[in-house]
Amino acid sequence: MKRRDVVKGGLAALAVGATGLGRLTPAQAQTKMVLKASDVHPLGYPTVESVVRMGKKLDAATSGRLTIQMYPSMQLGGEKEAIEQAQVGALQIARISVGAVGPVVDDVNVFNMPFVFRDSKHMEAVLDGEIGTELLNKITANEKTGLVALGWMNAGSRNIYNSKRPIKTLADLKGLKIRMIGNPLFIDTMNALGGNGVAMGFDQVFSAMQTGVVDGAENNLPSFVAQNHFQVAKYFSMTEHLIIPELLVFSKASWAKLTPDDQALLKKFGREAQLEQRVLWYEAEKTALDKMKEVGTDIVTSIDKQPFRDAVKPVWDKYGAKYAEMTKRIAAVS
Ligand code: GTR
Repeated sequence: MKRRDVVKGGLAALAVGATGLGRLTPAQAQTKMVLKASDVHPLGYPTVESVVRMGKKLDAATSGRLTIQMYPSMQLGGEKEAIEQAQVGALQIARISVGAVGPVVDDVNVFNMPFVFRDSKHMEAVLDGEIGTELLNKITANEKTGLVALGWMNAGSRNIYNSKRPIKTLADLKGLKIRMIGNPLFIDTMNALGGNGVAMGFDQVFSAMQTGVVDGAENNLPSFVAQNHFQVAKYFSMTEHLIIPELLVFSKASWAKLTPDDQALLKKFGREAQLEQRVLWYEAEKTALDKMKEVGTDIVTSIDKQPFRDAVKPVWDKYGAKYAEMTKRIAAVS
């Protein structure tokens, strides 16, 4: 290997946080890179597992030149921090909820609107079709974001849970303090439903429920179980008020340091991760439900959702106009 290549490789490696140079043949591209990836969920969670698998494929396809180092369980902070770190290139891969991306990329906020999707299958059809591709391209093209969008992931439906009482109707929600993801749209949604929406980081939810700072939160089944929220919230109601997809993004600053071939490889594996995660997702939902039954969570399944849909009309009045066209297109996807 020529000295020039070593210097070039070393500099690029430093820039992406690589741990050093391996033995590279001249035919290989110049750099060995360890791509840092973050997720708020623990190892084994569908989103984490699919990125870990993506890393193994990348490793094999590049003979160890490109690898992924996963930092799960909020080791690098929450989702807001992940976006900021990816924007400056301190982190290469971030798996984040569209809930956290909405405040950065207004176009995707349409997916954060309450009851915008009929169910998870409808959401998948939208993501897999032209709207999904269009929004990924918008995120990547938007100079402000500093992100390259690699793909979508499933996160099921979000449901309200709390430590006080079973929620069957809107009246049951009255006065309960419910933690929401930090996005004004979600606070307005909870307030419109009659609860008191409280914005808070994912890492604080367990202790906030334990100490009574909030009475409850809302999330999908696997998160409720993976974060041990069932230990402090006995009542879980299948309100399905939000169906928020997730995103796999790459730092644009780091992307620019990759060869076009490596970029293509990451896009291909990103797309595959999307499909693999989906399979893992449905398994995780089933496992979580079993666990909830085993620990005695009081699960309310039969909810008349129409009053919930009607109650969020003020949220649609406030935010919906700019997404009117997109909302129509989403509704038309079968
Ligand atoms: C989970 C999601 C996380 C995070 C979390 C939250 O469902 O997978 O990315 O957004 O919800 O409520 O903060």
